[in-house]
Amino acid sequence: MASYTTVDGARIGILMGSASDWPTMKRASETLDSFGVAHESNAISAHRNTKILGEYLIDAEQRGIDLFICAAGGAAHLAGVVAAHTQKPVLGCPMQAWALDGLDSLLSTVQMPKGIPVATFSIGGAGATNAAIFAVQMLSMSDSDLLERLTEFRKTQSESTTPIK
Ligand code: RP5
Repeated sequence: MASYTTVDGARIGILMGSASDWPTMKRASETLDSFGVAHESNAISAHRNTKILGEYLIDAEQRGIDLFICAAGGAAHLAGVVAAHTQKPVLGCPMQAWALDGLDSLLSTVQMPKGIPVATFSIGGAGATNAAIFAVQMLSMSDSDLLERLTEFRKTQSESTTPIK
């Protein structure tokens, strides 16, 4: 029996170290929803669910997932471990965990050894949202419909941001 959730046609896999990361990573999921990008979200710990993580990554690649957004806090190894297992791009979201205000998560995610990159975003909710937007930007390079939606998003954002006089 599968121990993770799959979505037909998903292009992006959101992974979290714990279900406790969901209130933050929900923002990434909602952002992808707003662009109509099919994705799936799962809490699979790099430390506590190593076997399932390996199985999921093989399965996800076979089903056509284009990239992974990975969130973890504390000793945040999930993005790095995923990057070690796949050639797909991995976007890392450091969680604002229980200690050190997330600086531990940021450094654990960003300080990858040469050869296995993780594109790392800011700590917490802004990083989760930006990782999703960045993923949309990547997919829009070969998807003209998505590019149109991205252009509209940027236009609306510019129009709703009042310049300082
Ligand atoms: C990390 O430890 C998770 O990604 C989460 O940010 C943090 C706390 O996890 P729980 O103790 O809530 O499961 O592995």
